[in-house]
Amino acid sequence: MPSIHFEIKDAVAYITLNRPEKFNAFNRSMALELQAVLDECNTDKNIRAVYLSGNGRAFCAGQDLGELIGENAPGFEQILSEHYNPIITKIRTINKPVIAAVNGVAAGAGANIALACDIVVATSSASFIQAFSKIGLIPDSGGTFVLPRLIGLQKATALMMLGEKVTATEAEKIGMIYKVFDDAEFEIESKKIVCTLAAMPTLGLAYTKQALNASMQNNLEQQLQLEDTLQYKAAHTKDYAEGVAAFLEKRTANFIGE
Ligand code: T3D
Repeated sequence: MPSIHFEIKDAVAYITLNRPEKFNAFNRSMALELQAVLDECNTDKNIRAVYLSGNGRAFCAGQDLGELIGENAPGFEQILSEHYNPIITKIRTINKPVIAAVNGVAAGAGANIALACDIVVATSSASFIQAFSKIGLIPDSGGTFVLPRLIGLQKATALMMLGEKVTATEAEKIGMIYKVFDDAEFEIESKKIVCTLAAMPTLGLAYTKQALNASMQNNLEQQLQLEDTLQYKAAHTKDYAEGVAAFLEKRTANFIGE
């Protein structure tokens, strides 16, 4: 059974982490398969938005701790440089919106992979745990970069040091995630968001992501310059022409992602 399930439907790529008996914890094979499908999402023009979720009760429990013992265990250096670091870089640089649909617990690298996505939604029974401190590790997978920027240094430090579980409701309240939906509504509502994104001006969204990524390091002057450059590009897309025409003609726009 592949440890990643991948399906393209109506311009959306659905990626499902598929090791439910291990709470979708990452072994090497799953990490490499995820990277391969993320690459496909980036290059396939038929894909206009990405939906990342987990099979079963969990979203992802991070590194498969069972894989770390034994003769052929991958080393720490290999795990970060060949597994998690490329995954985070691919999610952040993929030229389409990536939604994390957190269907259950997200722990360790699983939590930080979710938080690296462009929009994070969660089912009401889901939770987030920076589990690293409990086994003597430091938070990785971009967590120390992203989490303080989402919720502030103080809360991020406490959650990362204490390794406390944060419910989906609390995560929404403190700005860690975009929205929480009741369990019964979660699948429909989260898929509505990704389908909406897939029908929007894809290049405009890609430039938006590029600008937001750069805002993490740029000063105001640099950011204004970048907005200028990217707005120029957006204004030369077919979707911009369609968006303006549709507005003036009082009709629904038909964006094609070009
Ligand atoms: O070199 C490096 O390692 C660097 C890279 C680090 C990246 C990381 O992600 S480090 C952090 C690794 N993850 C964890 O420490 C989380 C460990 N898991 C948990 O704390 C808990 O399982 C959860 C909070 C995620 C869920 O708790 P609960 O009570 O709902 O479920 P459970 O009973 O603990 O787990 C359910 C099953 O999933 C269970 O299997 P079993 O007993 O039914 O056969 C459990 O062993 C398995 N499972 C959960 N997490 C992992 C796992 N199996 C392997 N690895 C896991 N991480």
